[in-house]
Amino acid sequence: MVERPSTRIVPDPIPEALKLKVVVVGDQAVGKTSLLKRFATGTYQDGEEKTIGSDFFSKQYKVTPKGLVQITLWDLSGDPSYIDVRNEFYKESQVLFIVFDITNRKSFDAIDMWLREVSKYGGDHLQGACVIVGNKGDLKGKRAVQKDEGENWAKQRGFFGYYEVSAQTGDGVPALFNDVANNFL
Ligand SMILES: Nc1nc2c(ncn2[C@@H]2O[C@H](COP(=O)(O)OP(=O)(O)OP(=O)(O)O)[C@@H](O)[C@H]2O)c(=O)[nH]1
Ligand SMILES: [Mg+2]
Repeated sequence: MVERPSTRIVPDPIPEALKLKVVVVGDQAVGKTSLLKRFATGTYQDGEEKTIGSDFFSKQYKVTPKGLVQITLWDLSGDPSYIDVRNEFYKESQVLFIVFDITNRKSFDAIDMWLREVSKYGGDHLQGACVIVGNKGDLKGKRAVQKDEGENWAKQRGFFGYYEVSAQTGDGVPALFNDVANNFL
């Protein structure tokens, strides 16, 4: 019997995306939804509506050197009355973003309160995977928290990192997500 060369075409395997779940907290109106929208859709609108309970964003993207990454972002309302909605998400997540507004001192001082909530509701494992994000970096003239102070504070606590971003202009947003994907995947 004559052996014929195989004509079967073997497709390249479709690469499996590495998956990462991020939960995002912080005071009301610091710009959590605006930041996630900027990252996931590349858009921004002034006067973003407050989040009712929770919202969800997901994006697949290529990160060097990790490859294809699927990032899921749980956007939680900063309204104290939604604590029962928020506490469903802490156990399942791998990374925690605590967002504050660099022009609003109170939102920076509230980070400890957010850490206590996360810890109380099954998120103890997130303490080492905590990323402090100072948003509204475009409003530098109204700054109420200095960059040095934020950086030193995050370092002392042993947090993964301190990032300043602007959801409005997009400044700092790719660097934040690239670092997180490369470190936690
Ligand atoms: N100048 C400036 N304004 C921003 C920025 N990000 C958000 N805002 C504005 O801040 C307000 C609140 O933004 P949201 O994204 O709704 O804030 P949030 O943290 O999701 O608020 P809750 O859903 O209520 O917890 C809106 O008017 C936004 O347009 C930014 O980077 N720069
Ligand atoms: Mg929101």
